[in-house]
Amino acid sequence: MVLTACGSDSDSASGNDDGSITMGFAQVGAESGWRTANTKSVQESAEEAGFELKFSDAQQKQENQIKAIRSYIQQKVDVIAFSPVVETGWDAVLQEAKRAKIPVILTDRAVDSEDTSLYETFLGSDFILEGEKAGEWLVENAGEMDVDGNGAINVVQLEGTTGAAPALDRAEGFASAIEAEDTVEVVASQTGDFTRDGGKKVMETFLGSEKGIDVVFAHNDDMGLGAIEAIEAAGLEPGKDIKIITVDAVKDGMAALAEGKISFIVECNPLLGPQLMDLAQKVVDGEDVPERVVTEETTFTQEQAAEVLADRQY
Ligand code: GYE
Repeated sequence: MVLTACGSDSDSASGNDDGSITMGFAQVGAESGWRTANTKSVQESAEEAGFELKFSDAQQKQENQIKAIRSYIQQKVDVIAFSPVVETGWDAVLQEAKRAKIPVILTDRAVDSEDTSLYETFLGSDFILEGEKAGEWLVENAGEMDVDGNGAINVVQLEGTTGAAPALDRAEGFASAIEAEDTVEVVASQTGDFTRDGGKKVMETFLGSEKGIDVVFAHNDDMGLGAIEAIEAAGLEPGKDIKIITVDAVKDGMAALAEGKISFIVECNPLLGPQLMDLAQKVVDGEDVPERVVTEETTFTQEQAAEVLADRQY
């Protein structure tokens, strides 16, 4: 088999001596159950594909991710994949990769660069659709979600990391789905940085500052689980006194859903490893890849969570 990187670029990296591919992967961090499952998927799939994986954890800091990408460029890896912590500020480092003729694959999160030639493809979920699914379910179940029965559904939103694609897009999708529904209103919205602790702290603040909260919309399970702790500490019952809707469907979230503490979860699939290795192989071989690869996802009610919980892998 002959490996050629980006078609005819003879001076670009094209695999190790043994023909295997070296991938540099700049991960966001280890902020959530989703991220842990995603990291495991990437590491296991790289091994299965016979890739050499250079992996870094940026601890949710863009500067660390940029440093990692620069070091991958210096090491002349065959392909760089990364999950950009925020959408903005990537053009310079992506141009450096392009100049070094190292292809880049966006995994999980998008960048807002206008020059789409800076990356080969973007593999990940449709976060706007996820927000819409959450909002649509809320509207369809408005009767049950109006816990104080006063005809007004007050929603507090726990946002993901400020400036991150999933935080921006889930908020946008949710807002558009509830827009036409006069009874549903987001009364407060703040970032909990996609962490359990962040969700708990913001929820404590909301419980002190907001009256008549009916629903929490958390941009991920971990923040929803943090909110459960805050709600219980305030002597209230999550799932009864305050309803919770989240995104991800990791095992801990699904357990809370089956238990009745969460009311609805929109799935976001973290198992991107196999598709990523596939795309990387094609890109390094100079084959065409679609510019966008969207992962397929579903949603879970409490009953559905109870059915699948035992088999949930992550
Ligand atoms: O929903 C959240 C994680 O980017 C889709 O990041 C990912 C999000 C996921 O921290 O739990």
